[in-house]
Parts: sequence; C-alpha cells; structure tokens
Amino acid sequence: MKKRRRLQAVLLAGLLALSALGLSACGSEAKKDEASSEGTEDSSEKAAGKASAKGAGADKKDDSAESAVPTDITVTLNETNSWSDGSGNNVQYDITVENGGNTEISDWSLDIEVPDGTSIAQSWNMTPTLSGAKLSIVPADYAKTIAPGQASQGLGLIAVTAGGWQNYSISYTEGGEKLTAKGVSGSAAVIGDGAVLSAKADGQAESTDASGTAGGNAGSAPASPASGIASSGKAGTSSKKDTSAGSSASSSNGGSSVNVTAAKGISALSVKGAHLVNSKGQQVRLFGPSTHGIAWFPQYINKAAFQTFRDDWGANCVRLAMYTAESGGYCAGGDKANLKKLIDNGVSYASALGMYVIIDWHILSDGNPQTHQDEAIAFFDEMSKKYASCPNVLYEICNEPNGGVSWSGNIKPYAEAVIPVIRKNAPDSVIIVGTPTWSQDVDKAAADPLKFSNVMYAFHFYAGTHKDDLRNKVDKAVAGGLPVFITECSITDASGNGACDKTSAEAWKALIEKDGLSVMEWSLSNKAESSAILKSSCKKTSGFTEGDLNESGAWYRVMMRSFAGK
Ligand code: IDC
Repeated sequence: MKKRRRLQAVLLAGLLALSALGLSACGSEAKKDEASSEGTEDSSEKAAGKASAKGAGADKKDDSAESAVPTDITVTLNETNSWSDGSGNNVQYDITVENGGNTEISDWSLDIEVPDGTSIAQSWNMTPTLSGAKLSIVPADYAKTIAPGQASQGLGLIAVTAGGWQNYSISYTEGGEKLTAKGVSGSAAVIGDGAVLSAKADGQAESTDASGTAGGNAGSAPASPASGIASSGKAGTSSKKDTSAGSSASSSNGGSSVNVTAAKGISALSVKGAHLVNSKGQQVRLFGPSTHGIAWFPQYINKAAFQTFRDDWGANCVRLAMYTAESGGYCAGGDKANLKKLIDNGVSYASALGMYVIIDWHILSDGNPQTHQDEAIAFFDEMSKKYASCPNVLYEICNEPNGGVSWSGNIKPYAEAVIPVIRKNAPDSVIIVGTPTWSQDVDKAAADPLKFSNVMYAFHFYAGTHKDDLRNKVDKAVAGGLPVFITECSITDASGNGACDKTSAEAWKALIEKDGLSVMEWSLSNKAESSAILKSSCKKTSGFTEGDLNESGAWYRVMMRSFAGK
C-alpha cells in the first residue's frame, strides 16, 4: 500500500510538471521520469514480474496485512526455445520466481525432477547441479533475495532433455523461517510443452495454460532458404553516412530539465527510392541497438544507456522490441500499462537525445500478424496519436511473420489494415513492415509492394546462419528500388546464440555499406546468450565500456562507430 501511494504521488508530480511546461508528448515522459527515477524502477520491475506471474495465488494476497504468511510463490518455467542438434533435444527455459507476498524471501533454491539422461548445456545467473533425476538450482548471490511483489530476473538455462518437467519444490527463508513449497505432478501442468506451473506455499499446485506464450520460435528454425537468386551485380548507392539525427542532438541533458527542442530539431524522414531521406532530401541511415523484449529487460530503457550508444557508438536510433505472444508480451498477459510506459520512456529519452526510435510490435511465436490484428490496430492507433508530433518515431508493425504465412495472403492485408490507422494520426510517419520467413523474403514484397508511401520492408539476418543467398536476395531487392530496413540482426546464429561468424558478418557489413542500409543490432541486454550486446556479468545499465561487451557487442560497436565516422 505504501508503495502504491508513493507511485501515485510521483505520477501526479509528473503531470503537474507537464502541464506547467506545456511539453510535447515526445518529451513529457522523460521529464516525469528524470524527476523520479524511482517511479521508473518500480514500474519496470512490476512489468518484469507480471511477465510470469500467471496463476499466482492471488486469492491469498492482502495488501493491508503487514505480513501475510504463507507467501504466494510462483515458479515459472517458460520454454522459450527448442532445437535438436548432435547432443539431442535442447530446450531453453526462462526460470522466474515471483514473490507474491508482503515479506521478502531470501536464500531460495529450486529442485526439479527431470528425466534420466538430462544434462545442462548452459545456464545464466544461477548454478545448476544434477544428481540423478534431481536438478537443483541455486541462484547467483545477487538473485538470492526477492522483495515482496517482485520476481527474480534473468535466470535461465538450456537443457538437453526429453522435457516433461513436472515435479519441483522450492525452499526459501521468509521472516527467519525456512519454508518449502511443492509443485505436484498430478496437475495438468507439463513443463516443456510451454505450460506454466505455479505453486503456493501450502503445497497446492496450479497449472496455467501457457499456449501461445512459449514454444517454437525463430531461433530454431529460420534456415536460409535455398533461393538460388543470382547476385544482381548492382553497383549500389554508396551511403552518405548521414548521421544528422545524432549530430543534431546538441543537448546533453544530464540534469532533470528536458530539452524538448532536441527532439523537435530532428528531421522528419521520408522514403525516397530505396532509402530514407531527411527533409533536405539527403540520404539518412539509422543505426543503433534493438532492445531485447522490453518486458524482460526494462532496465535498459534509461536515458543514460541511450546516451552511451549515441555518444560512444555513434548510434542515432534505438529499437524498442515489445513481444506480443511470448510470456509477458502485450497479447499474452503482459502488463499493458507498464509496457506502454516503457515505450513512453524510451520515446522520451530518444527524443531528448535527438535520436530516432522504432516501436516494434514483436510478433514471433504468433507467426501470422493477423492473429492479433485487432490489438495491433488499437495499439498503433494509440501510439500514433500520442506521438503524432514526434518526427523521430518509426512504427514497425510486425517483427517476423513466420509459420508459412504469405506476403500477399496475410502480411499485405494486415499492413493494409494497420497502416491507414497510423496514417490517420501521423500522416508522414515512416512505417516498416515485416516480410515472410522471419523477415527474410523481401523478394515477395518487391513482387507485390504496398501502395502507401513512406513504407519500408524489414529484413533480418543472423550472420552465422544466413549467408550469400540471403545477401543476394537483399541486394537484388534494393537494386530494384525496394526500401529495405534491417531492423534486427546479429552476428551469431539464428537462435540468438552460438558462435559469432565474423567472416559472414564482414560480408553483411560490406553489403550494408554498399547498399546504404539502416541496421539495428539484437540485443541490448545482458542475457547469457552470444547475441546479447552485454556480457551476462555486466550489471551496469548504462556507461558500458569495452570490457562490458560480448564479442558480438564489441563487433557491432566497431561497425557503428565506422558508420558514424568515429
Ligand atoms: C530471441 C532471444 C532469446 C529469447 C527468444 C524468445 O534472443 O533470448 O528467449 O527470442 O522467443 C529473431 C527474433 C528474436 C529472437 C532472435 C534470436 O526476432 O525475438 O530473440 N531471432 O532467436 N529472429 C531471428 C532470430
């Protein structure tokens, strides 16, 4: 209760400041959050906690009680990826423990019964130990304590396993007492099929159907199609390396006052031929980091982080990836208000820093953008109204269509339904549309383009998996005049993990240079996977130095700095 009251006070203060200064939407949230970073933290944590709080024993919660024992603990094992390789069936789980009570818990550990032959290939922010059929998980020191209403963050593992994980128990200390809660296998929950299993301290187990929140994603599947497209031999328009957005950001808003004129100074972009141009008609390239899912890594949406990318890396854009169907996603039980607040914050920070910002409707396991078309329309209507006067906001309306959906049958009709909604509010905005096969088939869009102006088509690559055939495909599309924006890429394989393929990465970089493309790098997070820009040991949320970067992050930094002429 106390916390809630304080939050309200913070919001009120923000609103008063806003009306007094008459700030535009691009700058208002930054003002509010710089005035109180506490508000940001609280809501971010809440968003992350909500991401896995399904099925928690809400009936036991009582805000007014000083301490309610037994506490509701929710354990969520969310399958985020699976693939087969020489070692067997790999399953990647995010593991979250949520403290739904009013008292801090500490020293928690989790035992899970796993099938014979299970082994652990990788883990992050925890130590897993296997003894027979028992997997014991002890969190890293910094994750041992979970405050009331909060959830653990960033724990996960990759297991080689037959799946079907069902029985577990969690031990923890609360108010000096040692408690254990058991999840019972007799319930319908079958972890490994994307189900979420929750337990309460009284030993009851609950299962929540998590269909649509986990399971098959791009990671395991997007193999390069053997397209057989020959190299076009296009001469290419060499980019002007226009970094006008970055350089127009004269303000360095260290303190609490927000310079909204920096945002106003940003040139509105439009699409001319295959490229973005500014209001003077000069070619502009955007580049910078893409966040990971904002529900899971909200801590990186802060102004100092964006400023680090702008000042040290030369970035002029940030992509805000908001998953739709994965657990905690906008259409999968995510806390919509908090997700929108994170976007507000991201837009304001970018605006205050004179950077562009992409709002990404991150479809992935939902495959077909039409699955959540109504929600997408409502969302983009709201966003484009709110940011109508922000020329630095770009709208990416479907991250990666996949699962056999076609351009002409699904994606194009979806775009034809969503684009007019945005255009009604923000008539000149740049809108980016995903393409079939995890945004690889730009040729399909080129063959049947949308009739709207200021539209670009997304292309994504993961250098370890995607090679010459896809480079040729992009090159040919751009040569034919298709405006292509690489809104996501990594130099790892398509799972977002695995080795960095620098030979392929250099070939991609050369193509990006030759064709003057804009490019955003996956992902601004410290998740223990090789595509994360930051090492998992890096706990900073801004001011990253070279030692904080993963191999991929260090490579992106060099590329971006060269684009920025640094
Ligand atoms: C991956 C993340 C991983 C997360 C998973 C969730 O790197 O941490 O568990 O999504 O489903 C994409 C997607 C992007 C993927 C990425 C790597 O747009 O969401 O992120 N990838 O698999 N397309 C190709 C690769």
